[in-house]
Amino acid sequence: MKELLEKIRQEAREAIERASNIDELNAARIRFSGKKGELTAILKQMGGLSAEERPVIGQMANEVRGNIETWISEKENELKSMLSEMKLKNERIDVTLPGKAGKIGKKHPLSIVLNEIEEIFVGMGFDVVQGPEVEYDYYNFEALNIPKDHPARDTQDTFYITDNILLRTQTSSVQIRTMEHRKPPIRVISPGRVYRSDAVDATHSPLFHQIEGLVVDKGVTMAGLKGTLEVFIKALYGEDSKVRFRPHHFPFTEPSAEMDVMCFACQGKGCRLCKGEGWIELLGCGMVHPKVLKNCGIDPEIYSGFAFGLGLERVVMRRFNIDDMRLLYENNQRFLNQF
Ligand code: 2NL
Repeated sequence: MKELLEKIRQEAREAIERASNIDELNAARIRFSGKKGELTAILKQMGGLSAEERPVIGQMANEVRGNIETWISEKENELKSMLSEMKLKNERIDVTLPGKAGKIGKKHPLSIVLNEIEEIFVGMGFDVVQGPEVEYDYYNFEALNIPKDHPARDTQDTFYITDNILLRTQTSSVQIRTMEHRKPPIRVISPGRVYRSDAVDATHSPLFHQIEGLVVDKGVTMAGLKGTLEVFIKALYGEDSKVRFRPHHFPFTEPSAEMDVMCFACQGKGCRLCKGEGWIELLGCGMVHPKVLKNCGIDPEIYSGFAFGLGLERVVMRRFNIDDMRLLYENNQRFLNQF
């Protein structure tokens, strides 16, 4: 049996030495010192030994097991350090490789144009003001000289939340709030989301964006309104652009007007873009109605004001040649990446 143990020791040593990876080492462990291994098989035969032989063989068997375990753990350490060295070699970073640029977001077309418009008005001394989208009927209609039975309410199909709370249909509500808590001179623009109960199609959406402007001071006139809007349009569309004013009617301004810009595609000759008109309607405006000033605690005998309002989507769609408004809200990546 001594020879047998010696043979196992020799074979185990060689097998462990030969092992070139963890799997081979584990196979050797199982073969020699596992529960069903060769060493265990020998120990099971010890019952047949004499009383003198048994302790000698037992001691030797323990020695052999100890040897095998030591070699295995030595080899294991060796293999592990080899593995981690290989890993380090293979995973070394090549700092000379070109970098990969991370994907970054872009400004939405609505934001591009809104930022431009804001900058133009801030450059003329206007503040940008904001207010609630969920609004009282009073700020959206009543204060603007649109009483409960006024036909203007029908033309702006309104989302009502309660009898006197609604989703604002225009950002004039913000201007009313501004006049309530600021003293003239007031020069503000109020961009923001507005809501109207419209069916969705290529040119309508129940949520869209409006920019309104308001100036209140002593001696504010229609000439000031025209001059301000002309400066705005030339900054937005270029020095060569031309505008014209047509009489109109709004309950909150008197007199009221609509402003057109000369079609930039055909220089006023008439084309597909302007539908043969030569001019494109851009905004509504007028002198703030004395009743509206009075509603906000501003004396119309001392002060006067002008106001205007325009839809952001239409400006953006013309600028970027977008023919369907829905594209502006769907956040399709292939659409947005074009800007
Ligand atoms: C449009 C164009 C407009 C105003 C908005 C306004 C605001 C106050 C007082 C008077 Cl606080 N007016 N805003 C004026 C004219 C036109 O928007 O087409 N609206 C229906």
